[in-house]
Amino acid sequence: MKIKHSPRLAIDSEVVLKEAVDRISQANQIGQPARRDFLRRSLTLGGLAMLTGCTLADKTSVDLALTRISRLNDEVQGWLFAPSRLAPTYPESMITRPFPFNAYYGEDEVREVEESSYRLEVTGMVADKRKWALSELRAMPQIDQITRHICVEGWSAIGKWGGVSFGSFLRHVGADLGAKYVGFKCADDYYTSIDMATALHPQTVLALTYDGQPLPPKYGFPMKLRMPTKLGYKNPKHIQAMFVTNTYPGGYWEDQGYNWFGGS
Ligand SMILES: Nc1nc2c(c(=O)[nH]1)N[C@H]1C(S)=C(S)[C@@H](COP(=O)(O)O)O[C@H]1N2
Ligand SMILES: [Mo]
Repeated sequence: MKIKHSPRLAIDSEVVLKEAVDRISQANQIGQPARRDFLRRSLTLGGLAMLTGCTLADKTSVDLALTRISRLNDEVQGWLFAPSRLAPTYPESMITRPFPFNAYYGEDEVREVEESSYRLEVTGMVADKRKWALSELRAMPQIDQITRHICVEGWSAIGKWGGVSFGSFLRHVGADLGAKYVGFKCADDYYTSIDMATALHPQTVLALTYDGQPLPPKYGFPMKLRMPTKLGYKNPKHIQAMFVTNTYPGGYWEDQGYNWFGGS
């Protein structure tokens, strides 16, 4: 049986798609979670339903639709991400002092990780799955950069982080650079994951220092992943383990509705 296309429906879905793409590109110019609210307010319900194939009959299906939009947004951001476009860097004189602390808990609950027993675990799609002592990471070539950290809670600050180029580290451990994700588990209950293109970006640093000193506990000792191309919540502190995978690992805030790609 031949499937008939209704011309009216064809026009409608084109309009809806164009609307969605416009909304997503506008939404990408504003911060999170404002982005999610913006999409919620600006995309018509019909558009949302058609785009996501969800019925929107109740709160659960609306949330499901918004999650699908957010994942579509991840894909759009992934396409738009220019692997070699650099985030702005700043002079020493512009460093924000004191640099703000932020975590899902207060500063009095900062995790203290003990240096002598600490080992970074590297697993998943990598040739060399061994554990790393901090001294071994310090022995690798170090880079540093002064960049702006942008938090979705409405503040930004300029700081200086130094450490190992993450791309060099991934190549060094024989990571499968064609894999989709790198996931991180932290010494607190935080976890997050990033796309491989961002992992390999020249400004993505496995940061061991802040402002020329070993990373203080409040800023993520013994190491954080510093990415000036991503929002604050994508930058894991107190990294305990990392893994290369093709299975979507989500994240602490991402699983509560924050956009996964989280570009800044
Ligand atoms: N392990 C861990 N990493 C984390 C968080 C956290 O709560 N735990 N919070 C994230 C958020 S929302 C921000 S804004 C930054 C804050 O980093 P800072 O303390 O260096 O300013 O860390 C990110 N990484
Ligand atoms: Mo944040």
